[in-house]
Amino acid sequence: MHALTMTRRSLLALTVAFGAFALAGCGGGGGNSSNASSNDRTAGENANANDAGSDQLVVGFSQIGAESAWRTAETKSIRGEAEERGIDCRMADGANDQANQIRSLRTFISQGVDAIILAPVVKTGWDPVLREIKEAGIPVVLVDRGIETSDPSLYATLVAADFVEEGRQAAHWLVKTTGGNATIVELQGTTGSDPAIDRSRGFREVIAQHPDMRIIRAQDGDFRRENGKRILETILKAEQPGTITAVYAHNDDMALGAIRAIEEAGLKPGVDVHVVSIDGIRDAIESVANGKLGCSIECSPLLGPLAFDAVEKLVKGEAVEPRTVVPYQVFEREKAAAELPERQY
Ligand code: GYE
Repeated sequence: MHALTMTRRSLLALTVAFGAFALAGCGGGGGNSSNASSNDRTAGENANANDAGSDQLVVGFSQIGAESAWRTAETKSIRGEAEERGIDCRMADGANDQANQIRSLRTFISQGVDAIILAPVVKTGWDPVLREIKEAGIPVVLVDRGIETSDPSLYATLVAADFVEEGRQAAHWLVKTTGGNATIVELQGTTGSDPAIDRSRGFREVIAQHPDMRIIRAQDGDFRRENGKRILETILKAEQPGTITAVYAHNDDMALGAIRAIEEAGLKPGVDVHVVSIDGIRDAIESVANGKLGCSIECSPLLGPLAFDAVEKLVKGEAVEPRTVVPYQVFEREKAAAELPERQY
């Protein structure tokens, strides 16, 4: 047992005895903390692996959901890395709902986990539960999305990309490709989420400098492929033919959905309508290589190694950098074709 967490564990043993859990191991198959499933752990069973006196590190991972291929790849990376390091990682799938995530964070507290990895669905509203976690002495590693907080000491570190810069890069590509003249639809990510806010900000900052680049519609597609398709279908029907000349999607999934809608409307993506998005998932790299998606700005979901490096330092009482910015790459056609055989997600 880790010395740092020993006292907390014994204090929490009582709480644990009265709780029931619906958490699946990171190495097991999914699970939603808000509704009971066959993956449930109950207090009497194996709620706290370390109660048996093992030295294994126990980490709670509150994941947002499975809305995109990016997120599925992130889940895989975190599960895989935990397994490799022999860490007992308990994942709770929040089904894209902050209330579910908060519930599972409280469950992690009562289980006396050694650390928590949190991918926060939205930016605000975390302070009360983070205060409870801090009082329990559990370090928090934020992955892939940031939060707004009145007290930055409520989490140890944030491992995520620079979303403002991603948005700027998408805009630069679009300006270059359209010669600074386009009528744009913006497919936004989940309202209130860090990437949706900042990808919009960065994009608009650049677009504002080009008077003939106009965003005429902006809609929340929740980072989902089917929403990208549905929203674009509706907009293409509502607008005069030929009006929409560009689509900026906050992630590849929505862009790929939009491309389906563009093709079904009898238009040519990459010719009639230029599409740019963010993530760099395999399907998108393939689409870029085929000339349909114009460009994808990579945002790596392979965050397992960085997240657990931070976790392992924190449980040893070592200092970590407050912020790690995950680097990006820009994939246009030629580079995408070369990348395809190597693509891991
Ligand atoms: O871009 C999107 C996902 O938080 C950076 O969430 C992540 C974003 C990613 O659903 O595809």
